[in-house]
Amino acid sequence: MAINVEQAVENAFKSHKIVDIHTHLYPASMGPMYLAGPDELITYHYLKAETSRNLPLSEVEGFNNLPTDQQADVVWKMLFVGGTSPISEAQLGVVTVMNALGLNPRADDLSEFRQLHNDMSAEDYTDLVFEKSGVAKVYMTNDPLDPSEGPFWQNGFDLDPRFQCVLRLDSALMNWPEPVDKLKAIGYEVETALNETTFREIRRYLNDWCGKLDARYMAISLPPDFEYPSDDTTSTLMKECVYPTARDRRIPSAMMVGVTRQVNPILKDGGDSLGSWDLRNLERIARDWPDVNFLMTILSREDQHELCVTARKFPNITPFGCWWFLNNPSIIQEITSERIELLGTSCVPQHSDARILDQLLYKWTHSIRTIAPVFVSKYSDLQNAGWPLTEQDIKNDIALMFGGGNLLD
Ligand code: RAT
Ligand code: ZN
Repeated sequence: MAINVEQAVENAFKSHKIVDIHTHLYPASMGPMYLAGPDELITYHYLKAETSRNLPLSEVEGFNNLPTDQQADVVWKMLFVGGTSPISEAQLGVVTVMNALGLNPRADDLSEFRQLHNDMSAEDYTDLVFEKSGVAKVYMTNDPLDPSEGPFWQNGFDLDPRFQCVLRLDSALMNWPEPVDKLKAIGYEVETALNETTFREIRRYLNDWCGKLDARYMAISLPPDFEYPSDDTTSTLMKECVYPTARDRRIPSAMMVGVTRQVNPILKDGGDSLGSWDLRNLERIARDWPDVNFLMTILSREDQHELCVTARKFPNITPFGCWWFLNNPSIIQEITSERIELLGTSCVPQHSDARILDQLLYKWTHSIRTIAPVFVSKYSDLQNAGWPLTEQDIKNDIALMFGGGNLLD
């Protein structure tokens, strides 16, 4: 008997708790790394960039230098009270969050939201957000070389098991030899030259820290001109250190490619942009390293179809998420469709990239609102083609794809 596909997809999403494989979230026990509540939410760099579009250029720097709560007041007035309707994805996100928390999104100021947040402990707020967003686990972005984060790992702290670790490599590998002093300061005898000693010490760093963090995978963000093979320092370090470590430890190497950092530095975190990547580099990487699983997310919309085709050729490539500027409904719909059509269930359709805990309340609602109809269409096609589809089939697929896929968890 034919099942009601729409209902079955809805039920599958409702009953499954999400594993969010790329965020910038940290538990309350990591002190200043933990970001939550209205002031952080409203000063998310996407919203600050949108605010800056409405400010005279001469005022942007002053705005960025204000204390966070005053910045939040400026953003709130500019994007939610005084202007046109808040219909950008980042603005809509705030409306969804406030609605989920039972707040009035047309309030003149943030006082009601601040009150609600201040009245709760960080632990209770975390429980509330995880519960309401249907998220079971989040993967962090961990950098032992970060001056705020490093001391937590050096000194030890209680880690909420809902937060899992990912070793982020940017600050250890990019712009070599800039990282040399930081690596030396925590005991790795790297040299400025990219020689055998340096490679050995970086491999030791990767191994030690993957072990200490029990890292789910290693991740790096790369520019559109990243080439492999190449004499470029980052490419050399990936080849000599990261890929062999991923192979030996049997954890994925995640590459997030296509970011051009700081095209407009005055916007700070909001000043990064993107460019298209030549996927022939990925073909060469996947062919040279058949025993390494590559978790791939690429920033340019232009590259998405090619990524799917490349993943068809190399089973050690798993596309994941609709990253950053792609995390918008029109693009999520397109990317998810082409991934399912070309790769079936062998992808991880989405991650949140949440930086502020509260964002879990909208990023997943919005993504699922877009992704569910894509699944409904595919499962309807399957059923109409004569496949005796069951609700359990759909539940199993969604649990796999939104539980980290085959490679994780
Ligand atoms: O999406 C973002 O918030 C970006 O600023 C970056 O954090 C990006 O996701 C990254 O991981 O580099
Ligand atoms: Zn990110």
